[in-house]
Amino acid sequence: MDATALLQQFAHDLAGVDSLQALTALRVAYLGKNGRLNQLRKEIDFGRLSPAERKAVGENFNLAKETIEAALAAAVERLERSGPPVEPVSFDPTLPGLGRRNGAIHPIISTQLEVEHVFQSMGFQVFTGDEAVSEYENFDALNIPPDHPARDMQDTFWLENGMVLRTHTSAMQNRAMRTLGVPLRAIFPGRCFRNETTDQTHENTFYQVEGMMIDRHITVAHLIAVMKELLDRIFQRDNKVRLRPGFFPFVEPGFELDLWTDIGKGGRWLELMPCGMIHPAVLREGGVDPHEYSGFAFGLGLTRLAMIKHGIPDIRLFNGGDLRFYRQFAATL
Ligand code: FA5
Repeated sequence: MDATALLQQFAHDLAGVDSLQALTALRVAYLGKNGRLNQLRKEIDFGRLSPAERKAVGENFNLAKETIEAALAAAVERLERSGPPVEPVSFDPTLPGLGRRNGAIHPIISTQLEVEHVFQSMGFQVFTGDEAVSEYENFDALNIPPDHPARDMQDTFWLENGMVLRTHTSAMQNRAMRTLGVPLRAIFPGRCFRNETTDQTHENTFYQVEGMMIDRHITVAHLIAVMKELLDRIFQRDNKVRLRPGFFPFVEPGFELDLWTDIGKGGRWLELMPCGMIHPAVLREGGVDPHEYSGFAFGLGLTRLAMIKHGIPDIRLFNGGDLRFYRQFAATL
């Protein structure tokens, strides 16, 4: 074999190389100490050659070596640039899509938006707060001191830093009075958390909408009128409501507002919304003079309202993750 044949063989071998590792092996095979180039040199009997022949063979030999080195360097660059082999793409991005699959608004949130809309039309603003609040905001500012039995009514998730996951949206009352001042018309929708056993009507995470109206000369009549207006517009009918006495330390007097429904034989009263006139101690904690101002507050169970509105029999469906349930509401967007 001469240098020209060696180069042809090298070109053939190089064409089959597809990794840097194989290239290194090729370099050793051709340029290494016992490589093919050195073997070729050993095979040549320089003693039998004329000086001119010796020069020509030597030049050929050097040219072959330089050619191999240059080809190897170019191959290294090419392999490094191309990186690891690319997996074949399993989808064709130029194909048309599978149809519109936009998300839908969750039925609790769509009910919340409706409630917000009704209240905004009555001059209320929407005030959102935090889900983790201080013990003061959740209890003390609402006239529930540490040893008060009312604390036991709401089994609370305590955080390690002493904060609590708010057990009711009433936790925003103090902040709203201090931030917005009086006269005040505001609602605070949001999630609440209680360490409760889950059943058909109770979840550990649920939504409420709190509302406050504070001004001079606010009475129970305002409370009834605002609540009835809300329910009439949400259910799009003339609703019958009634008030029963109810106890909450942050209202005086306190009520349970019931809604007349067609549920059951002949219909029945459904407990819907605790409410009442804001306790003077709560107004004072919020920096409001109870001799000058009065107001009402309510805590609507938003999750319960969504259940009544849509005829949903089990609260656990809301967070159950069953797409068949959610898809029913996609059309109501
Ligand atoms: C309260 O939370 C008071 N903060 C409401 C209030 C506000 C009274 C302002 C007076 C003035 P209660 O614990 O009853 O009250 O909860 C109010 C509503 O939240 C209930 O009627 C119910 O609809 C809803 N609710 C309470 N606990 C749960 C639960 N575990 N799962 C789902 N909904 C709940």
